[in-house]
Amino acid sequence: PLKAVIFDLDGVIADTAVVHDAAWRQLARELDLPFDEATGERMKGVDRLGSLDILLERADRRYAEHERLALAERKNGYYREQIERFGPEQLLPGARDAIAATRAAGLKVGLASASRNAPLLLERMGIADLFDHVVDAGRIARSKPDPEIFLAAAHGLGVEPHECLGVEDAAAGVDSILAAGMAAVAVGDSPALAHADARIPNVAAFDIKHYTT
Ligand code: G16
Ligand code: MG
Repeated sequence: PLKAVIFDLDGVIADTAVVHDAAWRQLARELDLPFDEATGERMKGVDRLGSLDILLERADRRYAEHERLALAERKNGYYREQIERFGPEQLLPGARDAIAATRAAGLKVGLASASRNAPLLLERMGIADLFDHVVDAGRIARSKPDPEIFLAAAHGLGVEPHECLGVEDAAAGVDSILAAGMAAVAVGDSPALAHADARIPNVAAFDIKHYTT
């Protein structure tokens, strides 16, 4: 039986992708590097340094480790400037209700976000208290699509992976859920999400009764 639902943050609960995008675009401009829609799409669910490496693929020189760390930090500064202003109005429609209904159904709720800013975002949006466990992204060694982050969420919730349902908007995230041995609900209409067990257009369409009966 299903015991827990583990949500992704960016693209499922909050529309932070556009904010990440804008921060990376600013850095790209400063470095005189191209940044198109496909670049932003590939960064979804990928951790900060992994995302930077995607940006630097088109650089004509190599960046030393200390330079990469400084660039990632600079991008995070641009990102933080924006999310400091976040409030409940930045929640995607239906996100709070989906999480609350999951709790009301007697299930545990976890968060598996690659973002080190996730705890701050949950606080700002006023939903931190709805989560039984939030994975510390700083302790995750292998980025999605590796199953590590969803397995850590199950462990933190005290449930087995096969008792969990994962909710993701990114292809790398769906891969991570399935590799963890969980059922995957994909959010969005991208063809890259076709391998999920179920698909919904957005989190407002998430109906916990659908998966518990
Ligand atoms: C999110 C975003 C990624 C971002 C990553 C790390 O993942 O989708 O684009 O690079 O977090 O964020 P930060 O730089 O804040 O640590 P998720 O897992 O919530 O979709
Ligand atoms: Mg996401």
